[in-house]
Amino acid sequence: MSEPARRTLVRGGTVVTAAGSAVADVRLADGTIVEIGRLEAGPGEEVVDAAGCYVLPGGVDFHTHIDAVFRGSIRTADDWRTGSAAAAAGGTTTVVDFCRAEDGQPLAEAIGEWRDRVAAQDPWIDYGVHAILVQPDEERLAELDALPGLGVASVKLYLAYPGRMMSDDRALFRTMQRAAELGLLVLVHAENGHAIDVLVEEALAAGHVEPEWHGHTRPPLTEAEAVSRATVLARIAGAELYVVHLSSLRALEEVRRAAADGAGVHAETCSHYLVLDESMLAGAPREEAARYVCSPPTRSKDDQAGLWRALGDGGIEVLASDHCPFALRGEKIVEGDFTHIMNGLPGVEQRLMIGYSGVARGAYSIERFVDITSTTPARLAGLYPRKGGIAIGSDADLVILDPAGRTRFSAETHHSAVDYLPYEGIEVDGAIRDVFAGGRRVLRDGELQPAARGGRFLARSTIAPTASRGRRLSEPHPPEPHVLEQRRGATS
Ligand code: DUC
Ligand code: ZN
Ligand code: ZN
Repeated sequence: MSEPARRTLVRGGTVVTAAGSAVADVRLADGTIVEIGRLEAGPGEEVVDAAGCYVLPGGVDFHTHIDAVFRGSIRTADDWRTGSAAAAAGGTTTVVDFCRAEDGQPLAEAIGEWRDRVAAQDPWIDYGVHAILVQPDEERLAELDALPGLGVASVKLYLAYPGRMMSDDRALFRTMQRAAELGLLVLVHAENGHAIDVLVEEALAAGHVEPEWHGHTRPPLTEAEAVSRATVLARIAGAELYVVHLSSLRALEEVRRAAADGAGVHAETCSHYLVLDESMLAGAPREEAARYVCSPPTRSKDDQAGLWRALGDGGIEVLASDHCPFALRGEKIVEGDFTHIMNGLPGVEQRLMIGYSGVARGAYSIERFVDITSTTPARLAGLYPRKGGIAIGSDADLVILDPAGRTRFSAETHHSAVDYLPYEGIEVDGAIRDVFAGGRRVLRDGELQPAARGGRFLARSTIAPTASRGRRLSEPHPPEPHVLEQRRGATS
């Protein structure tokens, strides 16, 4: 006998999508959204009162490093148990993380092992994966053919970290050519690794060992140059490019120029660049400054203001976390010169509320907030409309956000395993009250519900190989009819 449908009615909230907002009820059954409108509760149905709250599509974080290894053996602080709990508590119901094959290991095997390892940790939320490529040769590039069939729709290359992660221009360009044929999105960490290495050598030779020199040796032009180069090569190859963790106005100019020229280029910034700036590295004691070391580094207040503006005007399309936490009393490596400090910050739990603070500061509308934190990353991930919207047939991934609440970020209360928080003590308006992931109420009145775990691997769709070049990929969203119908009903 089949089980009775698991049904929940989320009643009376302001349902927000990238296309519009309206007061509506949303019915969830067996993991999907089945009805939107003015709805009556059925017998025995769980009713969740969302009056006075926003009902948002679950957050989609397109850039996390959960349970990841850097520099050969240094593991990030969160495994999938804690990292996905942090995501869920912060309203993110989908993450796209990274898999890197060992040298000589077949890509398909690495992805299989990655999936097994993640599934064994029983994540709270759904997850997909990007494939990291390091200086791929023709043999490795031939393996890309298998990625779409494995549900992997993107590859990432580093233009920084020579000798460790960096790919040269030939490898980058050849990858772009193959990616264009296969419909894979090409992600780049855009910093000029060789120039940075020289600047680092010079700084160390001059005795500059303090953490602030991490920032001084990675000036915005090293980012802008790499962004410019990647956009030009992507245009020649006809590839769709996604610049991860864009941090500076100078690099943003290159994205805007390329987009205006018709390049298929998309830019992401990350929560930390919106809240932290270079002054936190300058002159602070080593243990204090090390908390803020990430690559690219945090920038000036002007850069920060420019990033907020660009999220509003569309110059930047995605807000991700680049969640990459290292324990301050451990893997972050505070001792020695600045080159030893591990690059990366936590943020998967704070990303949504930092993004929401942009609504209050007038940087963008609530719809745009949904767009940059959920809808556009879902589209670029090849997961829309299953993820990233509130429509009949979409996964029942919802966030109930109480605008009258207040959130204080602190390592004492967060769900990540990392032992500090670069946002410690920052307060923002609004609070995430409830989160549904695949219809499971993973957060109830601010409390995680362990019995509701149950994330699944997401097989992602590729970009149509020839038809989707350019910004079309995330341009104006078709209205989501059910919500708009309700809005018409409300005003008539
Ligand atoms: N780049 C990332 O995307 N994450 C962490 C470290 C880095 O350099
Ligand atoms: Zn990076
Ligand atoms: Zn990253």
